[in-house]
Amino acid sequence: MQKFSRLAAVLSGALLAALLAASSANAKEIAAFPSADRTYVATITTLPEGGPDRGLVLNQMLVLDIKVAAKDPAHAAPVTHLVFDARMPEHDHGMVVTPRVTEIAPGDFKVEGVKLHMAGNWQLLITADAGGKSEKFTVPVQI
Ligand SMILES: [Cu+2]
Repeated sequence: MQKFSRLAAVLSGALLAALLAASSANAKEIAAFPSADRTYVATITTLPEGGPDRGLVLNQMLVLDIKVAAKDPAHAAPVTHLVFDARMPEHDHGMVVTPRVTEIAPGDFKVEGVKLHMAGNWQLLITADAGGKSEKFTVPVQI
């Protein structure tokens, strides 16, 4: 819980309050975060099947749910593909595992096999293809 609070504090400036309301009872929300051009929003939660439901936990296999939606539904192109990666920018390295991404509903993706193996600052890197464009998300997290 302490880690989650610290994470929430780090991200609070970027949170989109309107999008934080709905999340499943068994999931822990990390962030709702805008894409680089701010036209899409990714909402990231950790799922309990990834282990204890404590948000991001150091050096443990995690399962994330990533929902990507257009900020303006009137101009929404469906998200057809999602790629997930995570890096430590200060150390110039990524994960030691390769996560698996599965689409579980339109715009809703499960990412299994995520492991943040080192304490410090990470970036969750998400690329979501929608309407012939790649929407890029860079989500800073501290673990
Ligand atoms: Cu590192």
